[in-house]
Amino acid sequence: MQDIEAVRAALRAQRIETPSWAYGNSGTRFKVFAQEGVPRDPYEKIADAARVHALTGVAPLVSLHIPWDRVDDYAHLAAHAHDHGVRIGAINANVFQDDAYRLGSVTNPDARVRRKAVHHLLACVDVLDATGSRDLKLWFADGTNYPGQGDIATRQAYLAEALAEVYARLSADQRILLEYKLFEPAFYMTDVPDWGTAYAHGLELGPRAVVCVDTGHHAPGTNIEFIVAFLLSRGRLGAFDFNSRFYADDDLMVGAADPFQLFRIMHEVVRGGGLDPAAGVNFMLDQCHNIEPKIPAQIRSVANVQEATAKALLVDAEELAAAQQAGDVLAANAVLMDAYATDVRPLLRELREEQGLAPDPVAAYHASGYAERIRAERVGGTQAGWGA
Ligand code: LRH
Ligand code: MN
Repeated sequence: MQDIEAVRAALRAQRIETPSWAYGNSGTRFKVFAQEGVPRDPYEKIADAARVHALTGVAPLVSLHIPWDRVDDYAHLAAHAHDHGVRIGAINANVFQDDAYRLGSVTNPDARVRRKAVHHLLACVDVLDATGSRDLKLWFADGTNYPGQGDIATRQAYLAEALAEVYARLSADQRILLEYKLFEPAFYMTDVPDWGTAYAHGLELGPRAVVCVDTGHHAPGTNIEFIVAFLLSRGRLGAFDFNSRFYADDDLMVGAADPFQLFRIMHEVVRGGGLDPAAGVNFMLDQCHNIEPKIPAQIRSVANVQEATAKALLVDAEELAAAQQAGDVLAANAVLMDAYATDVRPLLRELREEQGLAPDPVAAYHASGYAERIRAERVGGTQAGWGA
């Protein structure tokens, strides 16, 4: 049986990073539904993220996306975050929304466009310096839609060149999180389509170029926990972009579509020592709340990660190893299924109460009047969104 005190300590020490863009309006190519009370600037986004942390106790970090969160003074924004009890986390570069990037950013056949893209990536490192953040997250929409449109090897060489220039600019405590995605917006070939490509580029760059696993970026049926176990074993699992999906990159609440998959992923994280801060894994959410209220959806998502983590921490590692060693297939599977079948909600409610938090953070949010307050206060101005 697992040492319950160790389980509770690990849950108390869990840290989840919420994305600034989840608090703004988002949607699909069909429609972006605006919601009342949505933030109008990064300051209000951070205030909402701070509410999630105040109610869950485990979400003290907020990712920014540039230029969606562009401000004149990033140090001032970092101080604002500090005043609200949170910190600015990963900085996301954006080289996927400028007209110049129609045929790619760092892989564009036009050297002037590649320069423009690298210039933005380097400017995002300046933001890291100003906010004191460690992680520069790089996701490239770069790819092609038709066979023959682009030369794959040449584009990979351009990508490697750009990454090397950015890597050389990093200071000793800064990292590149290279995120891969199978498809969309490119529909024939994506230049960083899978974990192997991200991993290989990272190996070529150096130890501080690690992989970001977005749980919505794989082909259906992909065993994501295998990727997690492999990257962890090689010290190259840098971060998660947690969300869930039924079909493609749906960016739904993590654990909503497939809680068993999230549990299997967290089991490999626990097994591989990934919960230890020294392992350097950044647990981030990357979601879009197109129709549901955003702050309670973020709170629910944080709780879903906590529940999957608690179940994973309850896996009897010794019993599992013994059954695996004995080749007892059913016994080994049963160890995992027993942990998964455990209702960990009472444990999490207890932990929250011990930390002076409400046992049910979603209910506490609704009772707090915060939603009504921001609806009343945030009138006028332009609501934040993806600016697409
Ligand atoms: C791309 C992605 C990436 C972000 C964006 C908001 O699909 O997952 O992590 O830049 O979503
Ligand atoms: Mn992502």
